[in-house]
Amino acid sequence: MALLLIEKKRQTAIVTLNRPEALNALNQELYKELADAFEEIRKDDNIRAVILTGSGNKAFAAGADIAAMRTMTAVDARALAQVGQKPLDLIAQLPQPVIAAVNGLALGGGCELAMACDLRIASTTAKFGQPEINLAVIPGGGGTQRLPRLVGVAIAKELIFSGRIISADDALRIGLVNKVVSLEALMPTAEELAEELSRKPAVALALAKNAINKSMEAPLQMGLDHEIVCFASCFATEDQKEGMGAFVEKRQPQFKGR
Ligand code: CO8
Repeated sequence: MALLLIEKKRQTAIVTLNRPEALNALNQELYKELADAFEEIRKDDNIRAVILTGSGNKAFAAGADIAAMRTMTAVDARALAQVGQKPLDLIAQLPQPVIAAVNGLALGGGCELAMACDLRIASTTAKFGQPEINLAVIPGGGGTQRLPRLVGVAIAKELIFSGRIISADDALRIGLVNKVVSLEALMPTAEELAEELSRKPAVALALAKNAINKSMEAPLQMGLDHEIVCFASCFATEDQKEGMGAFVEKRQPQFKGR
């Protein structure tokens, strides 16, 4: 059975983690398949938005595969983290927006994967946490870096030190997710948002993502300088002429993604 399912609906790619018997636990093979999938999506101009979700109605992903990690040496674990971080970095740097549709448990590596996405919509049944401490390890897929950037250092420390698992509503309250909907409404809501984003001018959207990402890693002045470059780059696109032309001419713009 394929570990990853990829479906295309109009201009949205829907990528589904498909190991429901192990609650979509992420092993090296799955991390590699994810990296391959996002390399392909990156090159496909016809894909304007991506939804990442888990198969079954229990888990988005219950973490990295504990059975596979059990006998690993420090050298093996380093290799796993390097392989595992690759698709997460690809997602974070992808020009297209990526929406995590969190359909159940998002624990450890699963929470890290959701956090690498741009936006997170959770079902009311979703649960989030970084329970690695209870296995006597720490997050290795970006959890110690992306969680504090999303929710602040104090709450990230509370979650990572305690390993506590929180509800979708609590995840919404701390800013870990954008929205909570019923499980039935999850995919329709994610698809509607993906469609909305697909209609936006793709270059400007990619530049906005890139500039916002920079705000998380650069000093303010460097980020502001980067914003100037990104802002100016928009003016090299046909869509900018169309967007501003349409406004002035009081009509709807027809964006082409270039
Ligand atoms: N790894 C491997 N198998 C898993 C995992 C996992 N993380 N989670 C669940 N499974 C398996 C179970 O072993 C079980 O398999 P089987 O039926 O063969 O016994 C099956 O999925 C169903 O699970 P349960 O029977 O346990 O289901 P419950 O509903 O009773 O419990 C829980 C659900 C509470 C989620 C429970 O399964 C659990 O605690 N899972 C582990 C959660 C966890 O600790 N996750 C963090 C793992 S560590 C991690 O993610 C480090 C990230 C490092 C990333 C590095 C690369 C970037």
